[in-house]
Amino acid sequence: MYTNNDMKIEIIYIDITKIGNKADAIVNAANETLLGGGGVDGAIHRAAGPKLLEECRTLGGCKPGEAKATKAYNLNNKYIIHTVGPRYWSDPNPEETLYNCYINSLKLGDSLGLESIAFPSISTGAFGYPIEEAAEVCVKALFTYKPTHIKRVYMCIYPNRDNLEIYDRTFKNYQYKIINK
Ligand code: AR6
Repeated sequence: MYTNNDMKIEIIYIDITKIGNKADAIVNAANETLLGGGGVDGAIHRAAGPKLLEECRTLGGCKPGEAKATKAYNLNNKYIIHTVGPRYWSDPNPEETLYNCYINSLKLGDSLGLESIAFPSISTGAFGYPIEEAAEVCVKALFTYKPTHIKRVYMCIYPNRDNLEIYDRTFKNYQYKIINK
């Protein structure tokens, strides 16, 4: 468990669609169309059901780094926050885009009055972001953010256990550096 301001951050090994109502919102690592895909996006659409796609069709897509919310339908959360990560090899500034994904998702969660939010490891599957670098960007974003309502963040790392260890080590090192600054 890690702490930033009033926000407690937990890194857990879980399929994000299984986290249930302890997360008010789950974040989807989507693409610009917001019309579904593979990986975590596919899993979320399967679990939420076809009404999710219907609502997504009304949103007009989403730019990399931005975030949009929908209802969660068959899932036991209040909302799904869809964000679009950078494609590591073609985004002009993948670090900034990935950072914005985390910050804009948190801002949107706060504006909806949410207390808890669950993230997957954005961009580290189909979009090819190296896991160590992605974990560094993630920890910077989560430790910089000043929440208004959010009290808990879950980083749902799945299905690769090595990735869990990498996130955990990165967060530990970052917190250690802050404390000993
Ligand atoms: N729960 C948590 N994490 C998961 C799950 C799950 N159920 N399934 C996969 N992961 P990816 P991206 C991990 O490819 O790189 C889609 O087609 C996975 O192991 O889902 O942002 C979209 O439509 C990896 O570490 O997202 C886009 O086109 C991480 O989630 C594109 O992929 C992200 O992998 C987005 O690519």
